[in-house]
Amino acid sequence: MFILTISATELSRVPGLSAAGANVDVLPYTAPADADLLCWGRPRVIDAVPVDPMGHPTPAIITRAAQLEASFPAVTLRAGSFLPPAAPHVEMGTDPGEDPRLTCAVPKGREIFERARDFAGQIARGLPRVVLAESIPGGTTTAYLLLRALGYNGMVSSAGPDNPVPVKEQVWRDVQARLEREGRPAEALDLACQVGDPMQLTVAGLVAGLPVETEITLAGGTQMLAVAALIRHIPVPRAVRVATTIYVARDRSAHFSELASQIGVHTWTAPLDFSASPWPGLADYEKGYVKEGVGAGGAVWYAMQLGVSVETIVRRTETLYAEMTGA
Ligand code: AAM
Repeated sequence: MFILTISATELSRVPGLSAAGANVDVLPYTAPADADLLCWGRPRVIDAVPVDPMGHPTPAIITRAAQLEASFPAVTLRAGSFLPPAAPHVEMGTDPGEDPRLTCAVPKGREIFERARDFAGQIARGLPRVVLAESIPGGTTTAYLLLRALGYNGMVSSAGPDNPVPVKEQVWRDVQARLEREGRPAEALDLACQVGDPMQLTVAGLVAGLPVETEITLAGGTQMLAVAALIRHIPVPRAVRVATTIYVARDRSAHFSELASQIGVHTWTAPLDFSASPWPGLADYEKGYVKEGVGAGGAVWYAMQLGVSVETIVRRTETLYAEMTGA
């Protein structure tokens, strides 16, 4: 089963921090539109495919292509996205993450963790594989905050070719100053509540609740490395792999493999290749636009386990993109 957690952080309102939306005003629609697109092939919460500021489409298209080719089941959890998706979903009952420079980011984080843990225990009995994915614009910044708070050094990736590293570092300094003023919690789960986002607490809870026989794949780039670090520090005694795309793995502004070895988590990289794509929106993934999200890399991993080739997924992604844009 593929489980997409959609969420939000107030930090996504900081200008220039997230490219997972055409502009700051439409960014709240990205995560619910991603969930709609995964379900129906097009968003209904808004009449437009989520794009970055340069018009490159959401990686949800790749996830949808992998799902259509491999026919795996998928469910969406809403963990505090600004808006609900139009698509059927499970409501986790939480607010968007607050701005951790100013206050505790997820005051009800422990409750969310426990709800997600109990949910996973209920739905996943007997499942051989579960793939956990995310859509949360601004999520690479909250990943950076969590990694730094847990003691890891290394930069996270981003939704655009120009990673706003100085902004992310400044946000961390401000968050660190607040933690010093107010007192730094000793436990990892409380640290994640202070500095992270509701997606991280939800996915960590899901990992904690999945049956022991289930193979767990965290589908995402440096955001899922932050979740892997969190479960290691809580600790949740489960082995996970982080599956991402080649675009995150080769992002020179970020330190995906260095962070993975510091954390001690296995990784897998989807060998996507849109270089021959006739559609610039997809061909530009090769130049560092968009890169990953909505579990695209993990969806490729899942589909490949079920016998579908990456070339088939690339072709299906191109067909879906052509249909969606009327190209
Ligand atoms: C999710 N939907 C997206 C997208 N993501 N639509 C377009 N582009 C993306 N990259 P940042 O922290 O820079 O905002 O990047 C994280 C976001 O990018 C997440 O929502 C992730 O799923 C992806």
